[in-house]
Amino acid sequence: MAESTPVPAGPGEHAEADDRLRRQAVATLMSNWRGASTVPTSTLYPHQWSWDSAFIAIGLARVSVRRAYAELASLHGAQWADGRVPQIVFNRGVAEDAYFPGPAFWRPLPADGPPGDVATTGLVQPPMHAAAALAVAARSPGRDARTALRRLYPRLAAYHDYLFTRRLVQPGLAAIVHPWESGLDNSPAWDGPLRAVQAPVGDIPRLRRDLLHAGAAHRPTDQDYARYLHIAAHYRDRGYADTDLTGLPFCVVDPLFNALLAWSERALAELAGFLGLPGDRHLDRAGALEQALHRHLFDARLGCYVALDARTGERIPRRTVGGLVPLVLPGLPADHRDALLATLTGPAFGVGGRARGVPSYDLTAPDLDLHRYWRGPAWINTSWLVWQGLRRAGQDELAARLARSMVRLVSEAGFREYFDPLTGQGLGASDFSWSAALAIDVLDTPDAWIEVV
Ligand code: 9WN
Repeated sequence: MAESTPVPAGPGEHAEADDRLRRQAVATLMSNWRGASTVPTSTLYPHQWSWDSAFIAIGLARVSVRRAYAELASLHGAQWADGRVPQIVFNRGVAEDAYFPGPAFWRPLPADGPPGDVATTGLVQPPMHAAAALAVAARSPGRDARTALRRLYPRLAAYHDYLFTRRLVQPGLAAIVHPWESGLDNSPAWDGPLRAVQAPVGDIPRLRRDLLHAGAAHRPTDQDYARYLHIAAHYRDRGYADTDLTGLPFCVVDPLFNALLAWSERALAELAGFLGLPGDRHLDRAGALEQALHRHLFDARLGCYVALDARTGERIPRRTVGGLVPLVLPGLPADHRDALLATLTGPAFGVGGRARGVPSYDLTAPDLDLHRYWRGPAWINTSWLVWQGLRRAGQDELAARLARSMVRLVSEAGFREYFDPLTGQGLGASDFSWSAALAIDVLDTPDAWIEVV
């Protein structure tokens, strides 16, 4: 392991500071609560976001199980008739231009869209929700949990059915049709596919709202935004139809998205068991997806999983944090697991060494940008996923170091949206919900702080 590894404390050593941090995290979540769900942060993102709600529910479950279920239930209340769980559920009490692109941009929504007059986007985000529901269920055995899960389970399963039927492309993996669907929106992995998209910048600088709340050097460029808008408008104008996916301007197969789909599909099997329902079809689907993931997305030369441009069939040879997330899966081939661990602890990600949290992009890449959104900074949600993966892989010592490094990030810089992975400087929005929620989850995990000698 490389230089300057902070040694994690045992549970007692930082008890007082951890306690204070936990209280601040709970206060952040409570102030971002909007009655039935939580905003990622009140300034930059004043609506409900899909995978944010999943991470938020995991933290809320440590504070109020009832709220954790409410968070997931309100999101699924906006589920489309075709099964998709929308990327954003717009709060009707918030002005149209508070976030760009707002509700009007996404209309008309199709007949098999959201219920009634619920306003949403037509995109999705990584399917983290069943894994989150299982984590919530683990905190709440008993009759109330069964009642909440009996309502939630069919909705969780319907989202997966949508992905497995409408979004499956060759070679048997789920595709995303917009960088926003990846959750790692501005990842350098999307630069190649995006270069093929012709979109004039036009009015974009005037329409953008994100730069009112975050520095331009930390956010995507106007050119990126123009492409995001073009791809979204194209999908909207075909009524959000999922026919001929590879004919869309953007269509990629992402390792994080597929790993979370398989992980969540396994969670569905457990939830089904909890409800006394058969879970075999979930296990079968997860198994087949994992086979395809291991076979088609693992890149032995780069030592991690990579994305695939479904339009060209070419792999995208970039090391991103998303390519490490398959560590969460059981039954990872031993050589893949070993390669992921070597990549994670080596110069590209520096975990256990010089990095704080897990960088979102290869620290050795020439186009690394330590401050720009998903092009280098460490995020708490993806660091948390890798932490889960390390625990799954039996790497308790490394997991403990990562846990302590995540806690250090938020205790020194606050619950920021992302962080410089070398200095720990806080970046993007403040009072960010999933940074608070997942800090609570790490702090409350009893065996997260094993002694390290
Ligand atoms: C677009 C809310 C979301 C996260 C994404 C993150 C960012 C939105 C944006 O914020 O994306 O969805 O406007 O930049 O990339 O992962 O869910 O926190």
